[in-house]
Amino acid sequence: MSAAEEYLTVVSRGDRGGALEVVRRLQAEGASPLDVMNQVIAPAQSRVGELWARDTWSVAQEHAATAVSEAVLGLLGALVPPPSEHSAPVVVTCVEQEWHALPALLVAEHLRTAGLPVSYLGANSSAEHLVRHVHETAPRAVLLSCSLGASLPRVRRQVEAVRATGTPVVVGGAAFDTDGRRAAALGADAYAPDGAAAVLAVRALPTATLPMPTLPSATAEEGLAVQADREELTARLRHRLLPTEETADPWQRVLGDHLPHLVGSVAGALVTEDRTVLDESLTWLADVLEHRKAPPGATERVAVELAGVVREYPAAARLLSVRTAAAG
Ligand code: B12
Repeated sequence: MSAAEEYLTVVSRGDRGGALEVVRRLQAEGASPLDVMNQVIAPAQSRVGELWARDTWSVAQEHAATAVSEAVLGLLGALVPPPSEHSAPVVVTCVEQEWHALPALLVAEHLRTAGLPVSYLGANSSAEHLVRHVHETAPRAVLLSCSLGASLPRVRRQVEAVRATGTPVVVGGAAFDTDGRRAAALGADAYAPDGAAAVLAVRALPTATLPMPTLPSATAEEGLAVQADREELTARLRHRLLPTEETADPWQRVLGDHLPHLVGSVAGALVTEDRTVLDESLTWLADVLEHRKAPPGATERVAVELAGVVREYPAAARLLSVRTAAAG
């Protein structure tokens, strides 16, 4: 069994001691903290997602595994010597309402290992608090992590707020495409696909940036309107698709949890003018529902009802009509 597989086995039990034992053994064999992060922790986390999606792991196992990995990362981070560069700090945080803190923590540890001073703020930083922190600490750059396609409209707002202070913004995370098109559409100064690239991106940044131009199109503006109406649209979608909580099947409960994300993905697709944001969300949903014994065609029905719910938003309706036409 490889070290990565062994690590996955122990974290599936939430076994922090076992995880540390695997890590210590690797270090004794010469692995650096970065090797452990890149070759064991990051791949294990990606696997955790697949195992949950396939209904092989429970939500509790997923949470326990992530909690252990966060603890291990904290311990590895404590081994990194203090920053060698005496420059302004780099702020690393997740965009508002993003709870995927582990990817941001990995990036923060990469920057620290490269000798950069880091101010790590964790999950769910509101635009208001982030801007206050920027005024208080005058950072060299703000690095925003975003894992959810549904969070992309909030990235736009936060990039705008931070750039208005003159501070450059780098973005990254699973919500972005690796060509950086979504990042550019949202006004980021740079995009990086991983921690090593983030170090290079920060070093290449200008010392100051300009405020953002206005939104590029009516489609992107509509994305912010859909985002603003998300709760209402989600409630309507829920009403069309799901029975009351007491009578719901397991697949319907999972679908119910996912509805806000689905509506948010429409907003994310519009604000980046990239329809694949929504396609990715629906593809993942189809996989999740299939592994929970949903009836055939369940995801197509979701797309049809979603189209009905957003029909008053012209660009969103076009987005869904392409999708439902392709399905039917
Ligand atoms: C663990 C996990 C969770 C945990 C997070 C706990 C935590 N403390 O982090 C919990 C249970 C909270 C969670 C909840 C949800 N999750 Co989740 N989650 C994951 C999972 C399995 C792992 C994330 C992770 O750690 N990845 C490992 C890291 C190493 O990879 P990474 O994220 O790509 O990060 C690397 C790079 O992208 C880059 N990077 C990351 N951030 C940044 C930032 C900067 C500035 C830079 C330069 C680079 C950079 O560097 C990292 C290291 O190389 C992923 C699946 C996956 N395979 O990643 C889903 C995933 C991110 N989740 C997903 C979803 C949909 C959800 C929920 C909406 C589920 C639901 N229906 O309730 C909620 C939303 C919660 C919220 N509002 O945030 C989707 C997102 C799809 C999308 N693009 O929209 C994913 C991708 C699963 C999927 N569909 O396959 N989740």
